[in-house]
Amino acid sequence: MQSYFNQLFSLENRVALITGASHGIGFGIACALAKAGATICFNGRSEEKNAKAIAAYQAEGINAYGYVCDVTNEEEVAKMVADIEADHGCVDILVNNAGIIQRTPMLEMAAADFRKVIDTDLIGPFIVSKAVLPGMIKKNAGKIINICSLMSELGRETVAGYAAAKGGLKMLTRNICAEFGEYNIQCNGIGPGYIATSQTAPLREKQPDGSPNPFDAFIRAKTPANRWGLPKDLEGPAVFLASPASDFVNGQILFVDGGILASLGRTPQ
Ligand code: NAP
Ligand code: GCO
Repeated sequence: MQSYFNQLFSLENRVALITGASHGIGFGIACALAKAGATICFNGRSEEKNAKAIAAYQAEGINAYGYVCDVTNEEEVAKMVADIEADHGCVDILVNNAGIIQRTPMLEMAAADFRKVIDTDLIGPFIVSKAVLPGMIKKNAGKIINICSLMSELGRETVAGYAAAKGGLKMLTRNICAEFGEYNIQCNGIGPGYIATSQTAPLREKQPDGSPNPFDAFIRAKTPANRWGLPKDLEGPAVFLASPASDFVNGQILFVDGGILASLGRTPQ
């Protein structure tokens, strides 16, 4: 019986591209896909960062292949995907993970800054998905996983660009499902809750006087699990959505948020 489920969740002989996976959530997801058998390709924005990441992957016993590429640059993306196809074969699994956030009150946010977040968090996944889809269509199989957010569903002050991008990414996920499902391509999203990475470090850092960051207590109260998530909390959901176990799951956003979206939050004591 175990071998049946090993097969169902196996990624053996599959090539995975995880964007922005030199650290953080992308690194955690890439490690999980590797442990399920996938060949791991990732991109970063510099050889130096890629070299550090490759060493970190090796420390996990994983041979990962790094490519220098800015996901907002169509030429760089086309070259990266062509290089991956030449080195390893067509991309079977794409995780659109690369992303930025800018926390600025909307009235103080320049349109150029809003545009930069949309460029990276929404247009980047569009560009990279477009680059890998032809190979998936040819193979009549493929998995695309877009890393969405609670902000695909909720807003909050200072993250207008990010919420707009992640809301759009939810709908891009559904559109790829609708347009390519007939080629046995499944496109789903993962919506992480508040995860302890460098992106959320400013929300957890102690205040100048050494007192806890009020946002830290706010999130713990909003999260039924009463803790911040960790990249490892995303490992199982990512392997599930990348594997044959999810071949009839398409256009869904799987929230991995410790229950935030389901709860009004604990009343203050
Ligand atoms: P992170 O630590 O800031 O990592 C983001 C990664 O994306 C970095 O490797 C970064 O590369 C890369 N990147 C940024 N812009 C890029 C570009 N134009 N081209 C290529 N790579 C680029 O963030 P994280 O917390 O791991 O988040 C990863 C993803 O999860 C993001 O999409 C984020 O929106 C999403 N997410 C995060 C949380 C959370 O609570 N942390 C929750 C929900 C969703 P550099 O190292 O070169 O900057
Ligand atoms: C913020 C956080 C969130 C998380 C995540 C939640 O400033 O509110 O950065 O946006 O990163 O997206 O799912």
